[in-house]
Amino acid sequence: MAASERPVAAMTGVRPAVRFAAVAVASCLLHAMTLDVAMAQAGEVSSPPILINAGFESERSGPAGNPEGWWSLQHAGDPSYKFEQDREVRHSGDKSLRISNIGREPFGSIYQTVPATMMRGLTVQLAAWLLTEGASGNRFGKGASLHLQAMKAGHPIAHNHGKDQAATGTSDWTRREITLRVPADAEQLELGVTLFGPGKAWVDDFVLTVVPAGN
Ligand SMILES: [Ca+2]
Repeated sequence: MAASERPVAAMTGVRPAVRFAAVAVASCLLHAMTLDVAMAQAGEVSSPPILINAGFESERSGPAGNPEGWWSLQHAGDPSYKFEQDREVRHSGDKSLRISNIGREPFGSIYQTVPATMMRGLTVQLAAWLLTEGASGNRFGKGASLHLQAMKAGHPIAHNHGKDQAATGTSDWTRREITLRVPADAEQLELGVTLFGPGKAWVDDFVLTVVPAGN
């Protein structure tokens, strides 16, 4: 699937002192990443990047009017999916994210992108809780499902679209999980949930973890 909007990291216009601090932080991060990979190779659990607003509790607005930390896209054409925080239906906390189909385009996704460097060569697991209402699916996919894909130069090089873990029809809160082995040249991981066709889907409490070696 092609994203219509993507976050762009920029360091232009940063004052020298801030730039120095950023370089120091980057150096620490690089050291931490090296440690993480070494730990993973030794069979210990590594720490993947922490997701932003994984439970959709933030009151701050994110890119293009989405919740903080999240981007959305749809197949094409006229707006066919709405992405909104829901205070009535939620798995934990005060809010979840609701995707509503309002048009004829075949799918709409909400997603977040994180650096993949520290997870190269490792297997990662994405888990979240899903609830659906009238999510009957279409020829592109069943109901609502998690997705996890490794990106290089803006293009997917490996993916798991979670079709065997889809929430379909009208279903209660259920934890869904998918895994992906991250290629050695992956630059970013894109993760989220997609609603295919009619109905509504709610998602809450995303968690990204590294699967311990040997599992
Ligand atoms: Ca929540």
